[in-house]
Amino acid sequence: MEERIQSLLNEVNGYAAGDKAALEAFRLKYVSKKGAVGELFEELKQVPVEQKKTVGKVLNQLKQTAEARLQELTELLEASPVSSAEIDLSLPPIPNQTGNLHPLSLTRYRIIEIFERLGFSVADGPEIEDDFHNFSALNFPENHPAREMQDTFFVEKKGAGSDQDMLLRTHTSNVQIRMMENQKPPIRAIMPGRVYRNEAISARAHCFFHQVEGLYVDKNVGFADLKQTIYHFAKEMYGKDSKIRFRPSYFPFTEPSAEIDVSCLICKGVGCNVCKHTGWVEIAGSGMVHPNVLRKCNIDPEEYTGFAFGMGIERVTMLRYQINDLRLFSENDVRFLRQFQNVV
Ligand code: 2NL
Repeated sequence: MEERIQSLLNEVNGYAAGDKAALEAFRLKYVSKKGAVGELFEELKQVPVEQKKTVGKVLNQLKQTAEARLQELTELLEASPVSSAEIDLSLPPIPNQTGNLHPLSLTRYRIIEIFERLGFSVADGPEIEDDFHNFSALNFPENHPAREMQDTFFVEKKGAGSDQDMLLRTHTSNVQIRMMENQKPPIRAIMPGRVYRNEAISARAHCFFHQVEGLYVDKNVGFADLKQTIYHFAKEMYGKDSKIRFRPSYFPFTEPSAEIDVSCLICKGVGCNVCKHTGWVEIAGSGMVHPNVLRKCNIDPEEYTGFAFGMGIERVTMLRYQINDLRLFSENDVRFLRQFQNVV
């Protein structure tokens, strides 16, 4: 009997369970009361009294070993990968993570949609530009501070304010200039794109950001056309109840110039941090295209007039989704970006 116990002990220690069925077979044979070990316990009753103690001891050891091995084999099987026979092909798959548009793109598309319905086309142009198309054609005087290295990233500097200096465009107006150079009025287009300024990065400023500029040049275009266009834009973008106001301002490329404010969406005019308790938030700059700008593009200012405007896409997006830090737009933190899934 002791020999049989020993042989069973060897079997138990060497047993490998590749699947659940093998595990169950092990349990039935070595652990269950009706199995081989159980039978030995039955036989123990017939063993002479003087041997019972020693045989009982090894038999108990076998029982404990078998139970411990069952536990061990169960754990091993659970940790091992599921065999193909056990994969349930009828289960629904784990959904793939889908991407989504960047909040700045969502806003850009919305702005484009609004202006396209008014008959504006969408134009694009180079981000690396010469000084003429970025500054000179826009009536910037030669000593204007924007032309300093502290404000503009230069790629190639030939001399003091040379028209051939190469730089990263500081606004998308370069696209308008190129369009006016190449196309006879009527011109009605918006120019969305990335622009660059040599600024320290903070919650409110960045060395690159995005702009949409608009231009409408034709016979008899007046300030009233500008006002009505922006008025329509604000109603579409910020809602029927939004109000706008124009404040006199100055840009070298427009005359007269105006800054455009929209009534604060956050506090509805009561006063909050976003509008700095004024009830108004600045959304764009605008004005009538300066005659000098038209002249530089070979358009006769006696025959044609035009309006232009420019707005920051970041600014519009921050208002739309109540985002308070510019840096979030360029850090590519998926926890931020994923919040715009299913957002339009
Ligand atoms: C702002 C101001 C503005 C323009 C951009 C423009 C372009 C040409 C001629 C005249 Cl080619 N004007 N663009 C006009 C007024 C304001 O932007 O604060 N942008 C964020």
